[in-house]
Amino acid sequence: MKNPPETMFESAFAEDTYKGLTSYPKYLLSKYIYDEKGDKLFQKIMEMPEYYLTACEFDILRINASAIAESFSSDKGFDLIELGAGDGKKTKVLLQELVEKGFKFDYLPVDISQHVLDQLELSLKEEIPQVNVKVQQGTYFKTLEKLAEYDSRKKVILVLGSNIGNLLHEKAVEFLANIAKAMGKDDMLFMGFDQKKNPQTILDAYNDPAGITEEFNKNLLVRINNELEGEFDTDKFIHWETYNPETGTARSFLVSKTRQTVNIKKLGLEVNFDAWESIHTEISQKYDDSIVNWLADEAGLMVERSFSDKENCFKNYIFRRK
Ligand code: AVJ
Repeated sequence: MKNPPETMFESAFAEDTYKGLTSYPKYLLSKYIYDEKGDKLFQKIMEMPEYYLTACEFDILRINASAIAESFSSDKGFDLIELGAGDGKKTKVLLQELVEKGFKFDYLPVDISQHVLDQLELSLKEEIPQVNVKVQQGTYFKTLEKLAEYDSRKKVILVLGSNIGNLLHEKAVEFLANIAKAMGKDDMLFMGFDQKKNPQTILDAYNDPAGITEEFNKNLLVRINNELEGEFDTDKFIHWETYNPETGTARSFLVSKTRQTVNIKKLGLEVNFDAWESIHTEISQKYDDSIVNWLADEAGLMVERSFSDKENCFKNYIFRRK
């Protein structure tokens, strides 16, 4: 039974949650997984042996650090802008190399979480003090508008971790096109894309036996409980992962084990679930060269070069404006 609140929603989270849980089929947006607990769970995921993405990309950056650093360099120096910087573990490999080569650059990590940025700034001061850091708090989209203002010298935009994989192709093109708009002809985009591979490897990465990914996925329900006075019993849902090798799309669901009604007080909403009804929560798109080339082309970009591991598990592409 729906009971739309008379007042406006108190937040975008409230509004999006209301929309998602009153739609058919039901969905929630994966970006809301990342509160403080969600950030921590994702850190744990990145350390799991099953979550191959982090180790693969780390190796690519480590092995190709010199060539990648060379491709960034410019006579007048450059601004290195990282979207979704996180803990910067992988970026530090590149920063170290750039410092060793004596290149002149500023590092501008962008993240939605100020806490994450403070940590990153502090750890860089200790580990690579030569780096000139200017942190930027904000969402991708807000910061992209500001990006174009950095036009006095070359810009290198960094997006690691296959973060783009959470977007459906249409949204991914929009995201890339927004970056392209902020790029001059000498600017570069360096971006990670997880690759299509053995479907079992992908399923295992998103369905670990220790249940960390399950907890990560269920954090959406916990957050609704905490922030919207929801009454979800997370034990009454299972975490379910699918991978379609034809489209390259991994999808996460929460599936209700029983017929149940869940009250979300702050939304004035009672959500009815049939037994085995699903909530779609996340997509993690997998790519190959032809998909990446197509996305780039649609967005006004072109692939200049790519770096990969032996098994083509993961790839980092350099894009320029067409
Ligand atoms: C942060 C979007 C790259 O989709 O692989 C990890 C998030 N979800 N395990 C991904 C995630 C489940 C991750 N990204």
